[in-house]
Amino acid sequence: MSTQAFASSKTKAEENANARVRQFASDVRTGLAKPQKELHSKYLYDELGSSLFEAITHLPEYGITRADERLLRRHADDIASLLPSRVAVIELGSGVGQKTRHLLQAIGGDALRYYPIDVSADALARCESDLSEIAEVHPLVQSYLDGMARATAERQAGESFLVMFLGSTIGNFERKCALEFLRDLRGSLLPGDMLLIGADLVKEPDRMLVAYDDPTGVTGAFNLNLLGRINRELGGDFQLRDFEHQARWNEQQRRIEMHLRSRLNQTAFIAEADLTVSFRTGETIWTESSHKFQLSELDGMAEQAGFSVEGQWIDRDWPFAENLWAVR
Ligand code: AVJ
Repeated sequence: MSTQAFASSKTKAEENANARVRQFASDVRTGLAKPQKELHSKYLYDELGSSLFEAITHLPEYGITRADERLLRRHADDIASLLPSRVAVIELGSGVGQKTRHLLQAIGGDALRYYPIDVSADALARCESDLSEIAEVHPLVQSYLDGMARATAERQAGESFLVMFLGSTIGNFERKCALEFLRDLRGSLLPGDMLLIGADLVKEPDRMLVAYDDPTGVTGAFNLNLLGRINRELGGDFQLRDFEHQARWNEQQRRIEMHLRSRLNQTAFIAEADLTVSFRTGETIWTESSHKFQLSELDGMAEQAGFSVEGQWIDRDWPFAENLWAVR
């Protein structure tokens, strides 16, 4: 490669990084200008945020990840038997890909291609080293839909895709947006392709609340890190100790909401967003929603997004549903 080509490709990467910072700054400006201040939950996942989420999955109070993994372990052969004979696997938000191991093993074959998509390069590096004995791992550090486009471009003749969307990440979308997202996903697939999607079910409010407000404080750290990230990446001066983590059960919307509550009247400045923002005591920034599902609504979602239901497995200890849908 010539020096010039190298120089220009480096500039490209820098441009991309700049564009991401500008997008983040603009989203922060918009979100903090709303009457109910809000920040998009995707920004919780920088490298530190992804590590803190990984720690959350080990908390005794947070049953989602273990329920998901139990279902995939117990029913791996059953699920694999319902898949097309020639299949490549794509996973949206794989993290380290630990839950996926069982199913990849059950699918088997000698050249099984696995495309984990995640925003965390560290998580994907671990994913690749952990799973490379079971599958040919092609990590994609990208957004879900960009990653989907990259992976599906490599479809081979006569091959189908299994897309995995585990852990109830679908619950982060407002219900209307979830449906739109599933339709977009459907649009990037072909008949015969399948979707394995995990959904956390409505359960007793106390059980849901403590899962998002653990006494160890890990979820609080995960939430507060969003302000830390704004300080680091956008030159903010948030005093993290002057905010506290809060989890709420919104009964009407059937979702857990995470907020950051201001402990006092205060002002923060965010240099890259050229923004000064004031908080009253008790005022909150809404940082995440985790919608919880009723069994009856899941099949309707499949139907409305253009899928047919091929299988469903439910965990008894932590009500959670694994759903296998096929593209119609
Ligand atoms: C990874 C989006 C499924 O909503 O339960 C965990 C993220 N937030 N604790 C969830 C999360 C607070 C998690 N998802």
